[in-house]
Amino acid sequence: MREQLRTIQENAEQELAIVSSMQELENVRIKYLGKKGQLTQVLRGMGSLSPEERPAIGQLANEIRSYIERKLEDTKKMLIQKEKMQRLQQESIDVTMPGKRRSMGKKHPLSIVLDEIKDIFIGMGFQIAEGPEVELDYYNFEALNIPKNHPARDEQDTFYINENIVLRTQTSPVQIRTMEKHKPPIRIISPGRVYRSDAVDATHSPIFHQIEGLVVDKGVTMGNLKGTLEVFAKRLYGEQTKVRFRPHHFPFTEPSAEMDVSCFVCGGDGCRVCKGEGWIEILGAGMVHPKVLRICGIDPEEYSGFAFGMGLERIVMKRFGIDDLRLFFENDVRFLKQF
Ligand code: 2U9
Repeated sequence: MREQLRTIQENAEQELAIVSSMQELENVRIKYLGKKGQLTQVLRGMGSLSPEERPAIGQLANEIRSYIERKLEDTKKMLIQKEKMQRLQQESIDVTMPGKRRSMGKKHPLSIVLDEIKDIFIGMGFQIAEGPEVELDYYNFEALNIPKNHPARDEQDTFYINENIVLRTQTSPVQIRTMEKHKPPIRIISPGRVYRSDAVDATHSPIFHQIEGLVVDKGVTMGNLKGTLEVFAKRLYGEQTKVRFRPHHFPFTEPSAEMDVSCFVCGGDGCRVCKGEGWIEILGAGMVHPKVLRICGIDPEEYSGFAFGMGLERIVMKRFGIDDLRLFFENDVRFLKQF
């Protein structure tokens, strides 16, 4: 029996020396120490030994069991360590390898100019106001003195969600909402996306951007309007820029005007950009109609105001010599990376 036990110990040792996985290790454990394992079988057979032999063999069997258990434990540790090393090697990265170059995005030309315009007005004490693009008919038209039968309300120009709700055709509703909420003095610009039911071509798009402005306070005059917009034009196009105002009509301002700037390409001599005129139209403006002030809860006897509006796309096209509006919305990188 002694011999048998020694053989078991040797065999177990040899087998443990070559295991290479946890499963193989478990197989060895079962083979020798499991319920039907070789060592267990030997111990079961001890009943046949003489009482004199029994203690010594029992002790030897226990020693061999502990020995195999220790070896199993050591081998397990070794396997875990080996596995860890393998993983470290597989998952290691070479930090000296050249990286993948990420291409940098750039500001859209509309954003470049919009940010300049915002900065100019912020510099003159204006705040930026924003509002919903899906707007009540009331804020988009009614409150702006655009009555039910006005041509600007034509189905062709406006996207109607239902009878009372439209996609805003101008950012003026933002200013109405501001006047309803805040008492003068008010100095805001409201840049944003607006919608008109136009077919797409080189100069028309159903989506475009407007920047409107509004100043309301005691004693605001047409002189304030002209001074403010002249400073704006000079900051945007350079100190040499001249402005001129031509009479116009809008339902929401009275009197109303359009403002031209001297051509920033030829300085007024006439060229391709100003179509030989020497002047470029950039915005509409006027004194806020007393009816509009009153409907927003502002007493026109006490307060007055001026407002203006410009189309961002037109200004950016003139600025960079872009001849097709569609380029702004196609997001072709060959176009965008030029700015
Ligand atoms: C309130 C009162 C008055 C905003 C104004 C214009 C003149 C104007 C056009 C320029 C080209 C629109 O983008 S465009 O198609 N806008 O000419 N807008 S005065 O007047 C207001 C706004 C809000 C409460």
